[in-house]
Amino acid sequence: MKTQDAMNRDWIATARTLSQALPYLQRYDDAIVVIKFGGHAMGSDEAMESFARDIVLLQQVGVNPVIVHGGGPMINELLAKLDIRSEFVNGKRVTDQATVEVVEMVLSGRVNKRIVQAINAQGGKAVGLSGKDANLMICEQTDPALGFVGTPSEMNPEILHNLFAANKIPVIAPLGAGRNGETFNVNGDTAAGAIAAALKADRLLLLTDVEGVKNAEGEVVTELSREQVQELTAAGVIAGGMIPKTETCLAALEGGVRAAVILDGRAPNAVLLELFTEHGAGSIIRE
Ligand code: X2W
Repeated sequence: MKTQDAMNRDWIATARTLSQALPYLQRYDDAIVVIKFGGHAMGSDEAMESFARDIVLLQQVGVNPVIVHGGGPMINELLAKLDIRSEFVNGKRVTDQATVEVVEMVLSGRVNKRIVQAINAQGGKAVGLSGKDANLMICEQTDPALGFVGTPSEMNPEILHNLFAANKIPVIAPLGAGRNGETFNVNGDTAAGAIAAALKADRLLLLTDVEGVKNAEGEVVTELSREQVQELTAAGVIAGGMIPKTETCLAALEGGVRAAVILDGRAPNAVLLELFTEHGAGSIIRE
């Protein structure tokens, strides 16, 4: 049982936390924050609910959040049920015609609507779309050997500004339109980076299932410059699945994003911790 004193201490700490958030709330007023929500970070219904709540809070305090989601594990599940074999080359799914149809069905259908619904259940107004809508993300084929995998080549972000003006939260599936009517499957991180650059976003947050970028000692590095990322990569410390993420962050900086953060989406309130506290979360990369 809690004593009156302990209870008071809890509430005083809550009020202090809110008060300390003021400079961060002011800094992010009207900021554009692009958040990549990876399939591995989605996990349980509780994780989805907590993510959605953080996003609605962001919007409530004046941020313009944009969600770009993945869904790799959910695509794998349906491909397996349909007996369609699938393989990855350098982190990208080799995507033939049958596969791209499943990818679109899963990402634009099930995953996109689940996120939209979770945000709306918390009192937000989310609008689901893919890179095809309003020609948001026009793609070229990445490499003939990968089939229908696309690289964003022309971005038309006006639709997102329209949604901000109408107080709606865009939730974007990483599919792009080709110039000849093709549907392209785009890696979720790549899509988030391209959208963040097109919007000249204040922050790109890549929510994943690792704590951040680690140094040679295995400790999470909380702040990195472009040069430090390049050094750690050359030394083989940044390796495997982390490479496409840091590359996405560097490309986003190049494209005019102010800073990019790689953080653990499974940690409770990761987005709020990163944006509204001195502590931050994960690894922030800036010039
Ligand atoms: C990804 C798109 C989904 C994605 C795929 O087919 O799995 C390519 O590989 P996560 O959950 O963020 O990994 N596209 C080209 O990126 O999902």
